[in-house]
Amino acid sequence: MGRALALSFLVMFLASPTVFGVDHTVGDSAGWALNTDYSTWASGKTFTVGDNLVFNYDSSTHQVDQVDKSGYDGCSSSNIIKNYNDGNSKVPLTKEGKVYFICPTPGHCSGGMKLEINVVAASTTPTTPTTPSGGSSPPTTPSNPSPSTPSGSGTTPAATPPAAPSPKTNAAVSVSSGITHLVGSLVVAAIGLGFMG
Ligand SMILES: [Cu+2]
Repeated sequence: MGRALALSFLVMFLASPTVFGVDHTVGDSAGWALNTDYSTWASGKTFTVGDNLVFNYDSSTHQVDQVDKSGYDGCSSSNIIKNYNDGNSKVPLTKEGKVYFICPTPGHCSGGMKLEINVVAASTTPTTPTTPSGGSSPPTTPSNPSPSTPSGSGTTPAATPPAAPSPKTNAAVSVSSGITHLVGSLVVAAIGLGFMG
């Protein structure tokens, strides 16, 4: 189950090169409203598969109907593809080709609230600033014998030397790490204990 989910996610990831698409706010600051020329707004912009259109509008006045070309030309929602009416609608551009939107409020489409865009396939143009890791880096560091015990802790070094076979090397490490005089004394005492035992 989890394996299949991961595999499907991987397929989705590979199938859509532009994972992080661009959000195009329709009409920019004017939003989705009357008195805005959306053909002018769309001209010069590149809409790529994976991008989103963001419609900002007063939902009590306007809505967004995605329609076909005939609906766009005739300002008709009779062949509506999808309706958006929440006032802040993000429309993902999932495939190449023309996409058409109109406002279904009477008079608004004919008054200019209609948008036609052409969506192009995601090209080889790099849009992501960071390249993912190639996975060729060394995964593990070899020969790391003691991952759990930090070497320079210096909290209670006197607890371990009685059982350790060679207290001299332990003391050398502790002194070189710059521990305090008190702890150093404890280590010296531990060395003595080690010699006595
Ligand atoms: Cu409208």
